[in-house]
Amino acid sequence: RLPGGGDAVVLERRRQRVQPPKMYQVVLLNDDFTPMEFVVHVLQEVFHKDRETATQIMLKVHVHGRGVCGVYTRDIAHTKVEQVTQQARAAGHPLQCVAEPIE
Ligand code: NFA
Repeated sequence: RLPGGGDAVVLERRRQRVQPPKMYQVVLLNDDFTPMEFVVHVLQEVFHKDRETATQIMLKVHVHGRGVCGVYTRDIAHTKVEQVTQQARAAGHPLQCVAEPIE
């Protein structure tokens, strides 16, 4: 407001503070039944990994029990979990995939 009682409009510009979105890691879990080749295929198709990187991630999951496939915003992460689960069930495999918030 301006002094003098006028009706002038004062627009205040506040500095915008844009928060980074909460991120989620999509994790594949090992099992004894899903074929290695199927896991590599899913990593290429859903997570856009090249064949070499997909193979490394698959082997990490196979040896260590779990492995991170990628880090995404919430909706993208959950969509990827659905895509992996859908493809695995359609092929009759028990492959498990979960999204976990990070930080
Ligand atoms: N452990 C599975 C096998 O020996 C391969 C696998 C890797 C499954 C990564 C799930 C995730 N066929």
